[in-house]
Amino acid sequence: MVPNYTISEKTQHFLELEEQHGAHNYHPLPVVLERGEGVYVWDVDGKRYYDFLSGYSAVNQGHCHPAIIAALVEQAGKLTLTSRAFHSSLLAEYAAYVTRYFGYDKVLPMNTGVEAVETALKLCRRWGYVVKGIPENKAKIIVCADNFHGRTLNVVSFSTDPTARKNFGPYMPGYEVIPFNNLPALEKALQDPNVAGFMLEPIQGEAGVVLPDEGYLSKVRQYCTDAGILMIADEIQTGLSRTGRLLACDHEAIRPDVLILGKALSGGTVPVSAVLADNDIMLTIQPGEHGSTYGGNPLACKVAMAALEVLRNERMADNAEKMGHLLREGIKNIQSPFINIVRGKGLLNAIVIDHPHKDAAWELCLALKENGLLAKPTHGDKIRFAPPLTINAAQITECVEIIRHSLQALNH
Ligand code: IF1
Repeated sequence: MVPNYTISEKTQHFLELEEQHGAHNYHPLPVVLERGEGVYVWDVDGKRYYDFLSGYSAVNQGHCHPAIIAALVEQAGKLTLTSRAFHSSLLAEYAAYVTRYFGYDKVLPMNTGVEAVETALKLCRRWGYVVKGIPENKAKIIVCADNFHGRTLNVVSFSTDPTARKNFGPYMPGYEVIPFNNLPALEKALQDPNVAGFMLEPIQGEAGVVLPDEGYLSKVRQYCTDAGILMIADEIQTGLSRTGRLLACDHEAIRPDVLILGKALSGGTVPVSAVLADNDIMLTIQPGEHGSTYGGNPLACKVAMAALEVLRNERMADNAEKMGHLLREGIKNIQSPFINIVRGKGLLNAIVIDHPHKDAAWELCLALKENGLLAKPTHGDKIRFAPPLTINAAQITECVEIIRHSLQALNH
């Protein structure tokens, strides 16, 4: 039974417009937003909320960060797109900046996260054939069960989520699915000489912020090195200071062969993604063999440099680490009978709801919304809590109080 929260006429107007004219490929919370600043967003009635989703970790730097918006506005009036048919000063500047920032030889710039994932997979197969010498069309890439890497036909081909892949066949071959956080399974899969790479999220976001055992990433790194295959880290959601380090891989000080970034690479302004790798991998793709109209456009390059600069200058990883501990401790101290598990790293967190009602997580999110905090369930009983990395201790305390108060809505 969901309490019937009132919806204003203005909100209803926008809900109906979208319902009638927009595809129904999402089921959003009934809130219509029109402004964002830092950790806050406001709806069309002027009501303020804490944003505990941060655009699925695309708004790590906070909504409309002034330095990022200034860069966007400045470049928007100068030059936004040249295509890659011609060079641009900003792509050269950005390529030097971002490769130095992450410590790789080269960057291949794309736009959305899944485009960068597709790029990494093409790079891995190409490297498998021309460097590792795998027979033509025999390359295999290992992925993890419960993965989320995007929604293209190729990527959903190796999804284990029926909702993401049902009735989208036929599926792309060449992938092997093993359990996440399971080293014996990886060791076994690596016996196949046709394996070119192993792609994983260092922490599984969509699966409900599933953390691997301490040391798993280090072992994965070692196994991939020993087997002579590429370790591909999808840090689209876990990267860019979200988990309390620049990259989630940094918690174990390991360096993937291929690094995939997206989301907060632009601070939630325009789609910007990237694949980073060293020359022996990146140069297996030659002119004309891969690309994108908007990939590496001057506007994206300018914004991405500002977004990365802000992460470092404002020490957002350190704040994510501190505020994440505060948030998890605060939620644990509520001692709610409805919260089974509180887990996360930095400000990538989730709670698992334990309640007889299957819609309890949704009901809680509706109550949170009423009380001024926006979050959304993932896979039924889990709720992700991932505010912008600029949040401070007083705001965390206020949000824990909102969560405590909202949990009373489940007392029925
Ligand atoms: C949706 C999930 C999160 C990602 C990782 C690649 C991509 C994503 C680790 C693709 C994108 C987004 C997609 C968005 C919701 C959100 C999401 F719930 F879908 F799974 F964050 F967990 N790798 N994640 O998390 O990047 O092409 O979207 O830019 O599709 O509903 P994209």
